Amino acid sequence: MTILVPVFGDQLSLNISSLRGQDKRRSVVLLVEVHQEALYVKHHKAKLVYIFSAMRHHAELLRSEGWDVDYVTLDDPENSGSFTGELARAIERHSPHQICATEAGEWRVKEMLVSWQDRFDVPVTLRSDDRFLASHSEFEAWAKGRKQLRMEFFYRDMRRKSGLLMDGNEPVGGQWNFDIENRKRANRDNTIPRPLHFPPDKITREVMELVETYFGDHIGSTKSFGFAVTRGDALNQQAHFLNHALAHFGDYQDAMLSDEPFLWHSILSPYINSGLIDPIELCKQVERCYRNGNVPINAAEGFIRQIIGWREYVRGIYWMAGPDYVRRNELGATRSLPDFYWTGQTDMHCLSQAIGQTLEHAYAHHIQRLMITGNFALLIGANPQEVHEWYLAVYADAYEWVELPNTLGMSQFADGGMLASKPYAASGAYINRMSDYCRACRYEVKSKTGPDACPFNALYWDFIGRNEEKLRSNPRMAMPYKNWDRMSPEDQSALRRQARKFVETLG
Ligand code: FAD
Ligand code: DLZ
Ligand code: SF4
Repeated sequence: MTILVPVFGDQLSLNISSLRGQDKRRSVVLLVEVHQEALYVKHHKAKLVYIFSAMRHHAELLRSEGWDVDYVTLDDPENSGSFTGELARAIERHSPHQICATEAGEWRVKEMLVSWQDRFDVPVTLRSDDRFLASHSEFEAWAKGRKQLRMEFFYRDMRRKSGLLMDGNEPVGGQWNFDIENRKRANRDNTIPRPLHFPPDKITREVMELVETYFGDHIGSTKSFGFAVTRGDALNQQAHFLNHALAHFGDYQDAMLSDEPFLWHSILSPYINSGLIDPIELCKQVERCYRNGNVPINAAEGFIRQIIGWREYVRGIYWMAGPDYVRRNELGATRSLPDFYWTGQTDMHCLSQAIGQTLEHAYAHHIQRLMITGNFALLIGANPQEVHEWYLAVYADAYEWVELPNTLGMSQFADGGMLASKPYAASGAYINRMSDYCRACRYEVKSKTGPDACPFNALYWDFIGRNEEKLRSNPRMAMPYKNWDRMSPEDQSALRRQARKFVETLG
């Protein structure tokens, strides 16, 4: 009598629900590296190295904890290339009387798991993924009957539910949100912490060769690869963040500096999303830092909000919106992303910085994703599905449940405001305020028209003019439309002409 427990690449937690309560002597844990997962988009090479290496190290950890692990490598000549094919082969090998898995993290794989129930002659049990605070039904119950879904109100419920940063029924510090304090501009006089770099060990080096052999044509490089690939090292990065970066996380959360890819961010998302770090445990540590007087409230609250607010909220939206969410395109955007999204070769310095570090590290922080690459794609009217596939491929932390709502909803406004109350569209002035990029750019951020004008300016006004029908009635867009109305028709036409001319150069 054997229970087969498939564990996917984003379930690398010893306390994943599928393993809980299983008898180690009667269970086989199955981990499989499959082409299907490596190719549903052409993932960044560093992302592939991270996931395969973390899976291999996790298998070692499970074995050391007494589990019987069946691990299928990508280059196993018998490897069928898919989860379903590998499950079928594992059933042949182990003749299980039951299969038990934790629910999948995305619609594509969920549908596959549901099909197993009909396909195989072995009962399949699916358990919910309780690494999150809110279950799917809890989120739906919260959303039901609300005219508008807003993260802030959901977040307050999650604070109450988790007890994080609460004094009884009241939020610590007397207010729920300290975001207003979190918009400082960084400068080079600040001491900027660097994330830990973990030199590749033997397993990681083997995986690097494997990835180069099979996926050499994928985007990105592994030259600077320094991600943790074990829970122990991920916890070292967590401690490093808490001790050296968290105190200023809030202040400089929205800041950007040339050649500083990480600033005061945690660089923990790949570990949280694949299971090496427990998000709630991390939030408790952050709260402890605040209560011990080591970090200010705006840092602790700002960080905890990202995890129990945004992260939980986007997951809720993803599952509630259904598998067709990916096809939404409220603004009817159809343009292809320019080639420089794959090379970083552009004379727009902000874009070359954000894309350049993405190619090198499979990482960019939130404001770069939202206000540089995302903003540019939104302004040129890029097809949201194509933008989504780019984000899903290039970041080490990207899984559809978290990437899609952030990209399609928050960044491209393609869901018409289901997730965010207004489009995150901005001209060069915003980028100049929050970064030092413009100083090193060949364009003039203050110019709107002419050969040296910052392209973001005309593109921004073209976006406002082009989408007037859809956006003018949005109360949060009142100010941009007031400014647009103040312009003469000649000035409006000149801006739109400038934008059109620029977009033609993108090919
Ligand atoms: P920090 O800035 O240190 O933040 C701490 C943690 O908060 C993160 O590790 C993450 O777990 C969580 N978090 C912060 N913002 C968000 C958010 N908006 N949604 C969900 N969790 C959040 N995040 C992903 O994990 N995977 C993605 O594929 C992803 N795609 C994105 C695409 C776009 C267009 C945008 C605008 C944002 C995306 N994000 C995604 C959210 C955010 O950019 C990353 O979580 C963050 O940059 C990860 O870096 P960090 O660990 O240093 O985060
Ligand atoms: C992202 C990814 C990749 C590239 N490869 C694998 C893999 O070979 N085996 C695996 O179990 N998981 C992989 N993953 C993560 C899965 O895509 C992720 O676990 C599912 O999308 C969950 O729904
Ligand atoms: Fe980017 Fe414009 Fe600034 Fe250049 S001037 S860095 S294109 S915002």
